[in-house]
Parts: sequence; structure tokens; C-alpha cells
Amino acid sequence: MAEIDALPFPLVFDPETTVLMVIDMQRDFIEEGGFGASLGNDVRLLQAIVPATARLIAAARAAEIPVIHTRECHAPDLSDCPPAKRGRGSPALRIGDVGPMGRVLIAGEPGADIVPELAPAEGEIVIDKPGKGAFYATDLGDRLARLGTRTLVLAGVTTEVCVQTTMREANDRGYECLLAEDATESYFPEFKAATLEMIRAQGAIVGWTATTWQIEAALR
Ligand code: C5J
Repeated sequence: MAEIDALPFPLVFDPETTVLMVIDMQRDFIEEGGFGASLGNDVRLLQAIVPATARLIAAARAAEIPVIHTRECHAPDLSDCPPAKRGRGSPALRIGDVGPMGRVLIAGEPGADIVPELAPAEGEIVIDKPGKGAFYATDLGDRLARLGTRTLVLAGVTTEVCVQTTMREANDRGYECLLAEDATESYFPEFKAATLEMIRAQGAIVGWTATTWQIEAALR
């Protein structure tokens, strides 16, 4: 067993039943010309967590902890994109429109790819998901069950949208969830701070948080 001096109290977990989930570290959210930027967001905030996320992935691989990557994206015919999602807000580019990195948030387009620094290793699971939560309309639950998963370490973007939604879905399914504080980010720093607080509140009502340094040390 391993122990992390996490917040709001120490988390004891078994690395053999732990999986690292890296949520939506895609060019469309992290690079100029993608969906995030088309909504008027400053993508440099998200770029800043790439090195910490890379370290966390390396630590998981070294500890033989499975790494699962997710990508928020849709079928080319948009059959899995509700009109309410596509029509919301006033982005410069809507989902499916052609931008500098191909069609925005469409599976197989360059923008939907994970940034090269965090590219999945051969054999790692990559889940394409049409929703914010990674369990909705995917086989993630079955895959985690097959791996015998009990604890999820989460990283990725954005903290209060796809990361938090996935963490809440996982918590409801009985997984112990630990969010890597410096390997997750929001376009809105105050939303990230509030999300970390609400996850840990009321005795870890959604789960725990810890730094990547703490997680790496626990996995050594
Ligand atoms: C958003 C995500 N923010 N991956 N997606 O639309 O958090």
C-alpha cells in the first residue's frame, strides 16, 4: 500500500489497483487556433501544466500504473453532438467548423489529438468521449473494471468542466479519486481554486487533491 499526505486528509491506496486518467490534453484546448482559443480563452494557462502532467505520466509508467487518456471529440457527421452543445455561446469556430487544426473537436482531426509532449504510449487506452464526463457514452467503466481499478488519479483540463465531471461520475461509481493539483488547469484560475475546494469539502465529498511531487514520491 502507498500513502499520500493529500488534502483534506491522507489517502491510502494500492498502486496495483490504481489508474492514471489524463483528461482532454488536446491541441484544441491547449494550442492557439483550437476550440478553447475560439471561445476567447487564454490557452497559455493550460500550456503551463504540460511539464507537470508529463512528469506524472512518466511516474505512472515507471510504477506500471495504467494510463488512460481521454479526448473530447465528435463523429465527423456530428451525430453524437447535441445541437444544444454545438449552438451554445458565440465562439469564433463552432464544433465541426474548419479551423487551423482541421475541423474543431472532430475525431481524427489534428486539433483533437493529444499534445505531442503527452502522446499516449503504445498500448495505452485512449477514450474518445462526446460529453464532459468520461463515463458518458463510452466503455470507460468496463475498461476500469477489467483493470481491477479502485483508485483513480486524475489530471488534465479543464478542472471545473471535464475533469470535475469525470471525477464526480467516478466518485458516484465507487472509485477513490485523487486530483493532481498542478497537473490540472482552467481558463479561469478562480474556477480551478473553487473546484479544488469543493472536491475536498465535507470530508472529501468528491475526493482528494495532492501535488504531482507528492504523488510521484508515493509511487516511488
Ligand atoms: C471544455 C473540457 N472545457 N475538456 N472541455 O469544454 O473541459
